[in-house]
Amino acid sequence: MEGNNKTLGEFIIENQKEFKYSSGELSRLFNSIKLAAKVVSHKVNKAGLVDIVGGVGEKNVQGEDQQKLDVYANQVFIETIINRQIVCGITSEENDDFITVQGGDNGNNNKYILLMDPLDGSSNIDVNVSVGTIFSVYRRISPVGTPVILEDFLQPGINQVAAGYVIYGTSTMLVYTTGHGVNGFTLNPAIGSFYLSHPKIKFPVDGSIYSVNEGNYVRFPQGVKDYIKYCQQEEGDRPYTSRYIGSLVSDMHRNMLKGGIYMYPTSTKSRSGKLRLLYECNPMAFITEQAGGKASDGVTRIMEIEPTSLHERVPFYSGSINMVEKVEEFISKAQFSKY
Ligand code: AHM
Ligand code: MG
Repeated sequence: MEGNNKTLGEFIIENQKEFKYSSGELSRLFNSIKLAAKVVSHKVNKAGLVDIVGGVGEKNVQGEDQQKLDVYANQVFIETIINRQIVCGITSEENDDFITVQGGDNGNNNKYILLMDPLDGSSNIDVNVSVGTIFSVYRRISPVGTPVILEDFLQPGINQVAAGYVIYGTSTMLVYTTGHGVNGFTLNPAIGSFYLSHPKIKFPVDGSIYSVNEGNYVRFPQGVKDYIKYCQQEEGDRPYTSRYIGSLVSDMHRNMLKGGIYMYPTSTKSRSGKLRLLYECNPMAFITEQAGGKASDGVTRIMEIEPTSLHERVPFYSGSINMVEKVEEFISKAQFSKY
C-alpha cells in the first residue's frame, strides 16, 4: 500500500505547510495526542486482564487503585497536553466545565483549544469491542494572553482547524484531517510508531451499509422510519446491510472505508438524540466532509450549527453523500405530509 513506510511524525513534518497558521504548534499538539493515544491503547489492550489484576475501586498488583478506563483516558490526554503547554484550554465529554491551561512561560499565549471525547463507546470495553478517542482543535477567539472563555469552545464546526479519532480496534489507528483530506495511520505496537496505512481516505459516494440502533425504531421520527424501510426494501442494490456496533468511531470508520451511513436520530425518548455536538458530531462531520461524505442533523449541515452549550446533543446523520441526502429527503417529505 502507498506510503506504508512513512511514520505519522514524518508525515506531519512534511505536511506542515498545509496548516495555514502556526505549523509548529499543531505539530507539537499532534505529537502529544500521538503519545497519549499510545498510552491509552496499551491500557485498553490490557482491559481484559482486569478480572485478574483487579476491577474498578480495587487495588492492582502494584497496590495502585484501578480506575475506569474512560476516566483514565481522560486523565492521560489532559495531563499529556497540559504538561507540554501547547493549548490554552481543553474541554472534554468527561468534564462538566472547560479547563483553563495556566502557567508555564507562555501558558495562555497558546492559540489553540482542544475538545475531546477521551474514550467513546466505553460501555463496550467489558465485552472486548473497539472503542475510540475523538478530538477537535480550534483557534481561540478571545485575545491571546488572557484566560480562555466559554465562547472559545462554542464555535461552529466550520471553524475547526483539525480533527481526528483514534480507534482501539484489532489494530490501533489514528485518523485525522487538517482540512486537506483525511489520512489514517496504524500503530505498530512492537515499534511504538504510527505508519501511514490509509492515505487520502475517501467515502464512497454511495454505500450499502446502514448503522442505527434499530431497537429504538418505534421512537424514531416518521422520516427516519421511512428511510429504514427504504433500506430494507428489495430493489436495485437494496436491501442494504445493517451493521451497528454501538461504538461511533468503529461504525463511522467502517462506513468510511466501505460506504455507508451512520444515524443517531431524535426519538420520543431523547428529543435531541444522544451524541454531543462538540465532542462527537463536529469532529466526525469534519472528517466525513474531508473524505467527501456528508454530515447533517437531518436538515442542517452539522458544522454550521451554532453551539449554545458545551454538552449539547444533536441528531446525527453522517456518511456517504448519496445516502445522507436520501435520509434528508425522507425526513423533509415526512414533515410535509400527514401521518
Ligand atoms: P458515550 O459517549 O457515552 O460512549 O456514548 C456514545 C456512544 C457512541 O459511540 C455510540 O454510537 C452510541 O453511543 C450508541 O448508543 P446506543 O447504545 O444508544 O445505540
Ligand atoms: Mg462519547
